Amino acid sequence: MKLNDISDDLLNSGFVLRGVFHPEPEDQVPDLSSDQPTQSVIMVGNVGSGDFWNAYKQSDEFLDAVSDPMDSWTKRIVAPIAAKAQGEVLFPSDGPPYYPFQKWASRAEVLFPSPIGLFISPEWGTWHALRAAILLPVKIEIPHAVSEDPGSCLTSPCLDCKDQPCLKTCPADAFSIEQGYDYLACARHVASDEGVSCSSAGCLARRVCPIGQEYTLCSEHAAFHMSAFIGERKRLGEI
Ligand code: B12
Repeated sequence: MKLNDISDDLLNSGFVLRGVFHPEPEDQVPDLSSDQPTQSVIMVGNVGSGDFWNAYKQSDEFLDAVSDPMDSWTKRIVAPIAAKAQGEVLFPSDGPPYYPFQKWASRAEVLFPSPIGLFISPEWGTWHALRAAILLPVKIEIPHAVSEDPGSCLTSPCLDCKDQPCLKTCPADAFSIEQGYDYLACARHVASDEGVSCSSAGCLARRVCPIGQEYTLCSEHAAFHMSAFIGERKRLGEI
């Protein structure tokens, strides 16, 4: 199975092959269930809303409103693509403990931690998500090794961002370099009447970032994630 075929299968279903890396022990990538060591990891995700949101909206999981619809749809679509490539698949929601998907993604493509904790791409800003990791028992060629790509920006766009609007805009002051992300302050605000902008169009701190503006999630997609975030906090009695 060629990487191009996997990429095409993913694209046809609304997902994007984000990159590939060869794991080192410090990456904490597990072995395959056959005990064979994982030699390559293919990161799968989405960038912005685009094809991903359109494909998801046509899925049975969305239309039938099953529980955890996006995760269930992702599992149904990506697991057979991994199996076809003789691989196995892990998901960001597997856990706790969770696999360090952000760290893995930054091994596979150009991504940096941003001041608000989300990982930022010089191209699509924070408007990307990780949906799965396909583990393979063979070492496949890395399409664009991050360090070898002359076009890639190897420094974080946040280093040139003097104003840091992401740290100043949150109405709930949920982000600070010292304290990290106060997700309960965020959730309380988003669930309140004052938080309608965040709940209906997405996180204000993310939206104010100048990088990757054209990949900002459409309001319907942003509202879907916000509603899932708030729903879970309420279900757990956290807010
Ligand atoms: C647990 C978790 C959360 C928790 C965080 C709890 C906390 N202590 O802060 C909660 C439920 C609050 C959360 C919320 C969100 N999350 Co979250 N989350 C995860 C998850 C499942 C595990 C993180 C983890 O424990 N990693 C393992 C440890 C070892 O690594 P770590 O670096 O210490 O992990 C920390 C950070 O990931 C941080 N974190 C997680 N999510 C977020 C979101 C924000 C805004 C910030 C600042 C930090 C943060 O919390 C972790 C624990 O301290 C990951 C998926 C994954 N497997 O990585 C997604 C993930 C990190 N989340 C993500 C996102 C996008 C969000 C949301 C923005 C989703 C949304 N609604 O659209 C929301 C925030 C709401 C908002 N303002 O918009 C993305 C980040 C993508 C990126 N660009 O970097 C991930 C990778 C999921 C994905 N499918 O892509 N999340």
